Amino acid sequence: MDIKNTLEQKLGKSIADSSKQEIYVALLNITKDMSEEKVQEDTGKKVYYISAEFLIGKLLSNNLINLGIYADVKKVLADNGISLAEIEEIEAEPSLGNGGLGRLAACFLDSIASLGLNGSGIGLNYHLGLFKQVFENNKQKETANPWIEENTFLRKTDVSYPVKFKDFTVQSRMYEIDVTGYDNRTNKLELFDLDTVDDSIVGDGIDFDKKDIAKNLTLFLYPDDSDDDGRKLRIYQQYFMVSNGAKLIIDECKKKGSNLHDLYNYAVIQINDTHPTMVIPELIRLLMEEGIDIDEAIEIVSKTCAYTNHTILAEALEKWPISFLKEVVPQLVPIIEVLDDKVRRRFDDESVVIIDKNDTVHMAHIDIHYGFSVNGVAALHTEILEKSELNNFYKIYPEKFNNKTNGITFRRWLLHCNPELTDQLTEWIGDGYKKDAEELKKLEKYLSDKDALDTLLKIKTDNKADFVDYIKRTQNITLNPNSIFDIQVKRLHEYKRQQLNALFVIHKYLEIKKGNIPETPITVIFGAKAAPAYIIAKDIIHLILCLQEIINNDPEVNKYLNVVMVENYNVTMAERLIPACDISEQISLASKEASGTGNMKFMLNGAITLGTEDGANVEIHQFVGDDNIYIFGAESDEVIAHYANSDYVSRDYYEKNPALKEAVDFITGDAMLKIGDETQLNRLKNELLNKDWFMTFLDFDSYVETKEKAYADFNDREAWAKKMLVNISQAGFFSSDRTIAQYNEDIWKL
Ligand code: 26Q
Repeated sequence: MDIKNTLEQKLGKSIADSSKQEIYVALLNITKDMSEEKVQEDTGKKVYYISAEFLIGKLLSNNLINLGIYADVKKVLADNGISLAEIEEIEAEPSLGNGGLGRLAACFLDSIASLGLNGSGIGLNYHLGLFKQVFENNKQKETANPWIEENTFLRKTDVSYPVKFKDFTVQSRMYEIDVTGYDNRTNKLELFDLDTVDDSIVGDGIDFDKKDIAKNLTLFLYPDDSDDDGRKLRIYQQYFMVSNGAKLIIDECKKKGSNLHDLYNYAVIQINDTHPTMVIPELIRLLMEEGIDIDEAIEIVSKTCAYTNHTILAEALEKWPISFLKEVVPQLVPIIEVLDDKVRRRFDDESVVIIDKNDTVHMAHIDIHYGFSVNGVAALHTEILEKSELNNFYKIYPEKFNNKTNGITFRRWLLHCNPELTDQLTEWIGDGYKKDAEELKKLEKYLSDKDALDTLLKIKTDNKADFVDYIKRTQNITLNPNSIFDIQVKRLHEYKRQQLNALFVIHKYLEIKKGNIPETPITVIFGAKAAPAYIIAKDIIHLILCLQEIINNDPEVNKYLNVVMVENYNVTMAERLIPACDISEQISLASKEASGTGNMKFMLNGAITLGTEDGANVEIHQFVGDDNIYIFGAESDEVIAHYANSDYVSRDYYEKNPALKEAVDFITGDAMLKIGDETQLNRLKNELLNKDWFMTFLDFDSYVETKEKAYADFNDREAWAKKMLVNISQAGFFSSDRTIAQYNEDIWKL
């Protein structure tokens, strides 16, 4: 294909005479045309990945890569003095997810298509997605983040269904986005919406009138918070999503010849956490409308649905008062009652019921009883589900439980975000690894090759320089490219323990003040959004931003230590940061992080993990070995025992550990109070001293010691480069192509 010709034909003029905006639109339309050609007929069994979140990120470059024209487009533009990176910046990032769960769904869609499997994503078309974060007075402020523009990858379809709520009915509209695989078929992401939604009801910030569902249903994605306000709106959203999804599935299966009694031969529904759980009673209801009796309908649906659990945090497991469901979707209530009744007849165990004695509906319990598969997202996570969190269910249904360790798409998280490394890897081992990630193991033969190790270091240096330019240009932040880039980017949550990293920063600052100068300067980088109603999370952001101000302005220290919290951390920012990282912070309290996927992205790009034995870190550790990862802290058994015995007292650690005490006291010391918010800082300190539910203090000493070891090791550049190469060479297992192949082999059987 002659790219120049195609592009100029679309433009209707020469590239030289076109604006960047025009080029962007033309490229968008070219990829749309090419993707469309790769749509295949819907035959046989199909997987429906239903999820409240699809954190897809920008699509243009991803599509150019998967369509195999990225290099040509880049060259043609370069010939005209235009960088593709500038064109990429024109695209708005769809922010249709909170974090890990949503990004996983996006990686999975890429892999499903890239493996040539028939599958669709089903979700919601949030007009404003997740809020945009801005910093004011060292605090997070939320603002609206419109992403739907005149020229977008979103295509309006004529698919539309009536969706009935208690007091009114709405008429849906399906939009779709092409998901074109790497050198493979095009699948679809189907996003449901309402024509009546009115973006203009959102005022300053992100507040809006919660009452008028027809106007607000798909305005925003709900942040994972403990905010009661708007919980009902979330039920409206969830039912709207699953009712549309169920109707689409039934229509498509009928078209393929299903008589609905055999639905499970035509469709398998993967339920992404409990957010889409109502698809189970809704499908049962719809099958009954088609004349199937309830017992058979339940059987059919149970053979069609599979559930993935993404969390063991009790507070994140969705439970709805039955009164809410009665107010929003009364048609599901009698069905849920039957589902509960069947459970109660079979099992004399209150812990596995669907509607508990407080009239609360446990969504996960519906999935486990009425789905055929239950999977965790990393080996340790699945083990904890089986042995403790869901043990009562595991005893009933051991055959349903299975592990599917998460993965990431290497197209976005290597080929796209790190072209220099990609080209070098290809030079070393050929490009077979792009389709078979296990081939990265071939890199092992370069482990003793000094030139190769130097090259790897140079690529990292170049990526750091690129990031330094980017962050200067976009956020006016100045970084030292010769410092160690120590990075923690992920949602803000106490269990992820950004506060532990912040305490280290304080400790290091005080050490430097005492004259203990680090051999190599250090830049600690954070990126994180906090749910708007999550008070302590916002206090932690405030702490970090105040530290940034104090440390970066202290002439005694800022040559050796800098702290930066990037604003509005999102997929695009991740694509910039990850290739530039030296040390990847994965420091959750052991047993709390189900898997993590950022850990995999950093590893693949040659960062060394500093982490606890949690989630997929455990598997990363096994792959790279003790010498190529920095593991610290209590292990999950110890942590679980502390919870069981209620014997963790954070204040004891504070009293006995002068370095820790000094760091904690700094939070409310003079320097901080001079610039910070006293209420917030006091609240945070008190939380740590009196509660510290996620045991920050427990791991402080071992964190400091291990991190210092990593910083020291960094100075032996060749040894460090070797660790980098081991990490890259062992990353193959963490390709989402492997994960999806396993889902298909064990669960979907397409
Ligand atoms: C629940 C109720 C009401 C409103 C919001 C929510 C809600 C929203 C989002 C609850 C949870 C989430 C997101 C969870 C999530 O991202 N989990 C992450 O999933 C990743 C993919 O499996 C894992 O790698 C992470 O370890 C896990 O934290």
